[in-house]
Amino acid sequence: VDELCFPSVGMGGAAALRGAKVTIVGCGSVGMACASSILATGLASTLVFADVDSKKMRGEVLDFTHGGAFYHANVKAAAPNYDGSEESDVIIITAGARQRPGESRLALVARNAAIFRSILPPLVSRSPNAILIIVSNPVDILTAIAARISGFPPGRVLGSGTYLDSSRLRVALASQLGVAPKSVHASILGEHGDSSVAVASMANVGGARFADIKMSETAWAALHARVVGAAKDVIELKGYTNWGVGAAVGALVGFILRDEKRVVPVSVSAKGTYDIEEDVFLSLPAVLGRGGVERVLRVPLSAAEHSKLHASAQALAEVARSVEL
Ligand code: 6V0
Repeated sequence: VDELCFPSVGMGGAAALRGAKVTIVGCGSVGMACASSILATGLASTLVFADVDSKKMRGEVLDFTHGGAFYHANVKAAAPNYDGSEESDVIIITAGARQRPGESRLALVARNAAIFRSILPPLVSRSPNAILIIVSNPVDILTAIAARISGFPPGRVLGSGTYLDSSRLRVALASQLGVAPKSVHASILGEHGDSSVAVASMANVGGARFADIKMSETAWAALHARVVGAAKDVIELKGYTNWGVGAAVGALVGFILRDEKRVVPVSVSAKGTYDIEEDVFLSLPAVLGRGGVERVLRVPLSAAEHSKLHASAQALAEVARSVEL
């Protein structure tokens, strides 16, 4: 293990306590955005980076290390066999091939599934009690693959899912209404992708329901379409997306490590909830705490939303069949 870190004696009181250990696999744009937002929470005392591109990984570790006067965490590089990641509390997987302009998330599946089969066994054997957060796309399919390969109980494997999409929706609604995104409560459920479901019946701002504001179905559908196309807009401009998802993942790690019991839409094992029969992972409102996904909440959906959620589950099941999970 490379110890490219300052000794903890120089890092203030927080590092002296046994803080959390978080491993990030994939030192690309997304992994490093996750690292930055996790460091900003101040909750991790050790951050371990892993990547097949060891030169890039070492460069990222060194660069973060230079910010050591401002972070309360040691940043280290894992060995190629993942030594150094032992006893991680949270493992975040962002490794994988990047979505190309015009490429659907689902088209990435075979490439990234193969990567998961190679990286997960050594990771989980070194951190058998970790919570796995999957970010690589297609995130719902890969979260299901990660659950299967790791053998972890379903609550300890989750995908960032539609938490980012929900933020995009809240931001778009907030800007229309002239209020803060944090005051807008709105969720997108289902697949992180084309079949996602923007849940109008639950959406509210400060308790005022959108259903009462009477936003037309067409306006709601247009807003949802903008959210679904949001990643494409960014990819066309800068080639990839990273800061939005990094912020979302940093928040998820905070909810877990602080045992917040925060209810957020993330990709979870869906079979048996919302009358879903398919063995798929997709985003549902989940209670996040130190145990990972501690519960899935059943919120009232309209009949149309319920059937769209089922269509999303079926679309994901079809892809899962094609990659022979
Ligand atoms: P990137 O910048 O190409 O980084 C990927 C990194 O993974 C590279 O540094 C690779 O060297 C590394 N890598 C590849 N194979 C392995 C392996 N076997 N073991 C270890 N490391 C490996 O991609 P970027 O960071 O932009 O995206 C990463 C993943 O996140 C992609 O699958 C994206 O599609 C996905 N995203 C997911 C989002 C979400 O909301 N869930 C949002 C944006 C991107």
